[in-house]
Amino acid sequence: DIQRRQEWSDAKFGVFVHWGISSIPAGVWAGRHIAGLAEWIQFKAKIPLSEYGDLAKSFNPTGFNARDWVRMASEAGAKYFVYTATHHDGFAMFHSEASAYNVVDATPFGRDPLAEIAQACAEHEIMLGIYYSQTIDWEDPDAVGPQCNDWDFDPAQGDFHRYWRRKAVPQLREILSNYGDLGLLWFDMPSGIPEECAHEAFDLVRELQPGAVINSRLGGGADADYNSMDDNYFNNVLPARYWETAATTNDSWAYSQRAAGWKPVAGLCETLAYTVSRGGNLLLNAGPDATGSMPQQTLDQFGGIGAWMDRAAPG
Ligand code: FUL
Repeated sequence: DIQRRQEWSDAKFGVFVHWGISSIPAGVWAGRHIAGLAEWIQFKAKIPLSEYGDLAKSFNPTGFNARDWVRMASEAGAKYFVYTATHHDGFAMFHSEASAYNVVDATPFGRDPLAEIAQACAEHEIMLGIYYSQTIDWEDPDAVGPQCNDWDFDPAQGDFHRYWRRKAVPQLREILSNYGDLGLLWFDMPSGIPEECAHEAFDLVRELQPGAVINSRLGGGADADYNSMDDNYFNNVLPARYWETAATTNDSWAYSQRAAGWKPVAGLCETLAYTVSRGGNLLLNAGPDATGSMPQQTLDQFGGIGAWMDRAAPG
């Protein structure tokens, strides 16, 4: 569908949000800084699922306001917004009937952030995209494959198809059915998914959200509407069009207490211009903290991009 893809391509600039219960430890476990991406802490520190899952009991981001997040994106000039519905930890950041391990049923917060984000996006005419980790799920003993949870479970006992039927497909159906019109599905981690599962996910998106594009990280030989380049990919070797670079604004995706390498506004503007002028889209990340607030550095970055856009095209 040429129109679907063109609309996404014309959007050019999106805001990516990585948020979950990993935003509570935020890169620090038992007083120790765990090097690497903050959303990978459970894997990197081999945190037992019982302990990691307990984080949900203290997840209460009373400062969360979907309108603030979407306004930040809109004022920066972004036209789409991608939210981590379920990241690799398998904790659903939306209300899932398929798994009680979700933000509504397992936390004192009890609200569905995705519903609120969908509403705010509709108000701002921002295209909504959903990130779903379809192969890695550290909560599920059956989600076996590369980088699976082998510290709580024995991968030899796992059966990917069981995970797929019990959790992934039902959750995909929920995401695709309960939040209105979606602009895109952002699958992540293409390796390890059986071919028939990837095709099923692709067909499910087409069936339930015919207007949504699908990125190229589904794997399993499935088709894609556009090319997801590697994380932070900036290189002259590029397709002519229909590609996207997802980029961090510091050295993590999810919020980290120890975040370093915050990127200066001028560099981000240059990156955006570079990407768009070469026919691509830029999906620039923000990692809100466990209270639901955007770090000040993030607000300054996106505010700075918006100011630059206004100078380039006043009004
Ligand atoms: C990667 C993931 O493993 C990271 O945690 C992050 O979500 C990034 C956008 O994609 O491959």
